[in-house]
Amino acid sequence: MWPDDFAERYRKLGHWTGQTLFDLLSTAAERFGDRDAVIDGDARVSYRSLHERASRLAAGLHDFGVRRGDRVVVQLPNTAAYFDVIFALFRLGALPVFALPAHRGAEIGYFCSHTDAVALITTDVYDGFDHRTLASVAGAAKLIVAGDPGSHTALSSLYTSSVSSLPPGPGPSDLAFLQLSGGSTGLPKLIPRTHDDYLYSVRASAEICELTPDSSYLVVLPVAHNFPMSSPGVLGVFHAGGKVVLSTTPDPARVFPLIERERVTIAALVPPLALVWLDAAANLGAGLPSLEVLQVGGAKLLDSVAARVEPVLGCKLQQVFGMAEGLVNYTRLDDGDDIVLHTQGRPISPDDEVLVVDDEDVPVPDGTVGHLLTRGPYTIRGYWRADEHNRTAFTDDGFYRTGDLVRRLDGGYLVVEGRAKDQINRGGEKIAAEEVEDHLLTHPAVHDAAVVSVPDTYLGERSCAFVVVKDGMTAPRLRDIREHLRDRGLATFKIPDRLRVVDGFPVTGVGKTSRRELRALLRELAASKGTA
Ligand code: OOB
Repeated sequence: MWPDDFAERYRKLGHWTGQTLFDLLSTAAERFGDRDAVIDGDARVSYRSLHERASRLAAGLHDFGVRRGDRVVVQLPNTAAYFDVIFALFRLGALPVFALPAHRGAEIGYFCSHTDAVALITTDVYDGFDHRTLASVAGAAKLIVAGDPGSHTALSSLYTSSVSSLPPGPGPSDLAFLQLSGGSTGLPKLIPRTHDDYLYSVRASAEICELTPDSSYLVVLPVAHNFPMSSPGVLGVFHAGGKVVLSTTPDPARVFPLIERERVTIAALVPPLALVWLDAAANLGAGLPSLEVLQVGGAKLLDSVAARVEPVLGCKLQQVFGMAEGLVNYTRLDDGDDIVLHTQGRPISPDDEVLVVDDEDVPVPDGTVGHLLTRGPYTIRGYWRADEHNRTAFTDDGFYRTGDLVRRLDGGYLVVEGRAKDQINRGGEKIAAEEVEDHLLTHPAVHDAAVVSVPDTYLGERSCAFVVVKDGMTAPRLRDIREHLRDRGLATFKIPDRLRVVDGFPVTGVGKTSRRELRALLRELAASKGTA
């Protein structure tokens, strides 16, 4: 975690206030009592009720055996139960490990074993997948199911009638949860965030985004992702006393009427969804009158798309460039078009330290593209239980190497120009090349594999697997590869969109597979064929 002198400074500056995430809910319940906190379909949950439900569930989870410091993998869709669960765990000081609904056996099994999780809290069936089947990969973690539990424990059975048995909660500098990193190497890294550090980013974000008790915030992205969780996200809304409106689909046909019904004022999207909404609204010939701010982040927004937001939807655009490791940048609501349409914003905090450096870690002048390094009051100093990886992912003086290539402009605004990390950003969903390659290598016909991004007009990027086939084996088809990876329990978004069989890979000066050259090869092929 942070060295003592930094921690002391962040406290002195008033960034770390000594509260926990459960305190955020307790305070909100006191201040906003009967006001709506969460809207899930026809169900409306008040602040008071959310506080009471979370407390009763905390007591029940404690009776079930969940203790302070324990890890609990949480995989829930955008439903009200999610909030009962996370606040119950925050109350106990047990750490949620935030999985996405799209994760399958490979990821969930790894999260459970890597964190020695005591429980996996998931749903029954969602998006055609029976999550109860994940019991087979959960190891020692006991399955708790929201919905029909089958042979497992029903989440609904764990709400006690009294909360008198609750032990003392965690301290503000304790870990609050483990968030997932987009990653670039083998297995997903876990990001340890403390109550103090996360709450600072939440409060500051709520202020930057000008949230008030009248804010109505729509969640269509997976609620456990850092963007809808805290930028300013659901937690920012709870801090401000507004209401969170949940949707399990981003489809305009379902969401536009919900926006109207709940007078949604702010929503967060990834660029491909922004495009879908813009086209739908343009077709309808109507904007979204209640919507004041559309936040777009998670992947680079094209200038041409950015320019359509205000004319078509009739609301302000806010670009958000953040990372679960910490640093979040926003364009401000009073910034001019030059900034809002062409930059990815500036950091939350005056105490976010940002360096833009060349390959030798030497700072480059403003306006020049370089690697973004950062350190600050809500940026982690290391991944969870990953000492070796941390030696290269952070500088000796604690700066996180984001892997992003940026240009810094006057006023500290950043423009994202590319990426140096081996990651594919598939419409905001991050794919670590090496993780998929490791799975590809288990295919009987695959001798070697490399996964790279291909430009895509809708998603920004898709993934392409290059494989070298073993001597004497028949080259697999894309369909075989996809089936193989699905059978291994890999989340669908990580399964390659394209396949190219090659004789060998270009290598870098040090003899590593050059993904850069493979990407260039794809561009050449696309240029010669008019398609990628
Ligand atoms: C958000 O968090 P993660 O952890 O899923 O991904 C972080 C990475 C960044 O390092 C960058 O490569 C990319 O996603 N990214 C963007 C971007 N926002 C994120 N690239 C270009 N333009 C943007 N606006 O994605 C995240 C976390 C909090 C708030 C918003 C996004």
